[in-house]
Amino acid sequence: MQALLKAEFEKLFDEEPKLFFAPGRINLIGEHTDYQEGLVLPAAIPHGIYVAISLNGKNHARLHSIDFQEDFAFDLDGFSPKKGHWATYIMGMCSQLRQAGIDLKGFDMAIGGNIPVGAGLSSSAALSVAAGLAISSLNGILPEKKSLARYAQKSEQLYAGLNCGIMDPYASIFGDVNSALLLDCRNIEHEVIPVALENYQIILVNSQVKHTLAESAYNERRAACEESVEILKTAFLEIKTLRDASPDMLHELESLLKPELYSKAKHVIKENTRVIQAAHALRKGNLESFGRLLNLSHQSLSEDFQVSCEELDFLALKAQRMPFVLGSRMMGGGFGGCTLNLLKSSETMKFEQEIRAAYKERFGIVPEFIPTALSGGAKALS
Ligand code: GAF
Repeated sequence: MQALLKAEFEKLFDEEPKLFFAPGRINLIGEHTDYQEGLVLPAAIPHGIYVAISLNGKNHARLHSIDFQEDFAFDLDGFSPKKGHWATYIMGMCSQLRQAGIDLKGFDMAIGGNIPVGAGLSSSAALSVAAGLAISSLNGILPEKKSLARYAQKSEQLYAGLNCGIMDPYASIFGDVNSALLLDCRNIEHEVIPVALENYQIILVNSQVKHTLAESAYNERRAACEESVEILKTAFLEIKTLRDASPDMLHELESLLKPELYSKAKHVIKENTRVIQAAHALRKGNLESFGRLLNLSHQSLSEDFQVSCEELDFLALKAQRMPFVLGSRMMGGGFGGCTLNLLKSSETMKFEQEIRAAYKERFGIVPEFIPTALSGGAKALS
């Protein structure tokens, strides 16, 4: 990809570019907890977005996407984002960097990636992080890593309309080889948790569906959590987010909360505990116990938080019933994308054959299998 990107850039812009890479992410466990100042356990993956860049001496940005075979240009002093368009993420980062006081110079950029788009692997966070890193280093200023993660989060919220948390860009920036990040989304600090998979492997199964309500439902779930917090606060003054609530507190106020608010708050509160238990299991090398927590997380996301869908439930439950699978769950925002599966490396063929046949028979769709690894974070390549 790097050589192709460089060659394409030189053909288009007749300059030698600098290259940058930012990875996508998986999340081992801790779903829909980040925007309630909770705990998450993500990791960067080898798949990601590559960016080639050079200054152009003008006041505009010229972009080329290899994957979409599309050009896009915008004036640095006046641009209007197009929701859903890939260039929006780059405009968003320019806007955030400017607001942070960085005086941006015009640039040319080519973008390419090897990360499936729309599969819930955070291709958009990877694009924002790669672009942010590239643009700021070209302008001679490297923002602090945490600030870069916040700019990417803000850019996604303001420009793409997803009221997301900080997990995805954070994992893309701080990812560590063979490790997951136990990230506390309250103080934005992480502990590196080494993950020794031994004879096991993580395989993502891409359901190949993305239900259209995904974004609005995500924002609704976040709003539901905020509504619960307002109610909980009336009895427990110390509660600022669901991070501060315990199962007992929630139980005490059950009659004040509509059932749909109660079940969603319950998911978030219990998921935070599962993250702590999962990190503990990984530190001890207890993959069986870690796998059981994955299954519980899926059940809670499906039944209590209600962000799964028929396809994801089918894939997770089918995998969970296989004797060589330690755990399986939907991953990310929900309503499509991938399941994360932890299984015996020696059984991957069998796993793929059985899941492929069953999923095809049930939905008429061929799933994509993505074996993955826990990798390093965003970096300059040249
Ligand atoms: C998406 C969001 F971008 C994250 O911030 C996080 O909330 C996740 O869904 C759910 O855990 O990836």
